[in-house]
Amino acid sequence: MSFVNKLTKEVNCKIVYYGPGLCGKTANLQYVFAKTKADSRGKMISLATETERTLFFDFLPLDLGKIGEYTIRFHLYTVPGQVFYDASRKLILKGVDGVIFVADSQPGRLEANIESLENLETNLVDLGFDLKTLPFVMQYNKRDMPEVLPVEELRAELNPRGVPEFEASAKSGDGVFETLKGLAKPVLSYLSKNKPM
Ligand SMILES: Nc1nc2c(ncn2[C@@H]2O[C@H](COP(=O)(O)OP(=O)(O)OP(=O)(O)O)[C@@H](O)[C@H]2O)c(=O)[nH]1
Ligand SMILES: [Mg+2]
Repeated sequence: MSFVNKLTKEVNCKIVYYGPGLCGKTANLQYVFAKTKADSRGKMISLATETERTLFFDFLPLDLGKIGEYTIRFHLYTVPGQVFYDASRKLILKGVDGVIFVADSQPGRLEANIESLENLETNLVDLGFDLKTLPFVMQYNKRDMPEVLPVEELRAELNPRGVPEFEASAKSGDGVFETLKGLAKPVLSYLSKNKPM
């Protein structure tokens, strides 16, 4: 994606929330949507098939920076997390400019997190991307749950490279904008390096 609209002086960029089933991807998106002024956001769109839903919306954040005279319009997408929706996940990753991996902090979901992260890497490689060069941040979600793994353990399992990481409780909104801003930074520098206008 990341197409440039010379008329509105906007760069469009596609952010995908990835992660296992029920980790809180949709909750992240809903929180951002709810907290964004109606006049700077588009419609929340739900692409529904019989069995699954993809949610997305775009918005123009006022405080996430510019590339020259251009502002960035973010298009946020969630993928369906359950294992068998792989074809949809791959489709949604096409043209991605940045990925937020939402990990579920509960001990019983560690395997699912690892599997989903491997699935992300595989799908990106198939599409010609490399997770090591793509803007990418990690969110440890559901920190409010009674039983969660220590962040050190999650880091060791899911983030050995040490990409920017954020704790969150997407249901109440804690950490949601911090995560998104954490991704906006590398996205901005990636776009200004790779997409000269
Ligand atoms: N306690 C708590 N619950 C959360 C949090 N984030 C999400 N949930 C709940 O977890 C459930 C699943 O959240 P979703 O946002 O629908 O998960 P998802 O990742 O979109 O799931 P799929 O679309 O199936 O892949 C919902 O009941 C949410 O309210 C959180 O940080 N804390
Ligand atoms: Mg969802």
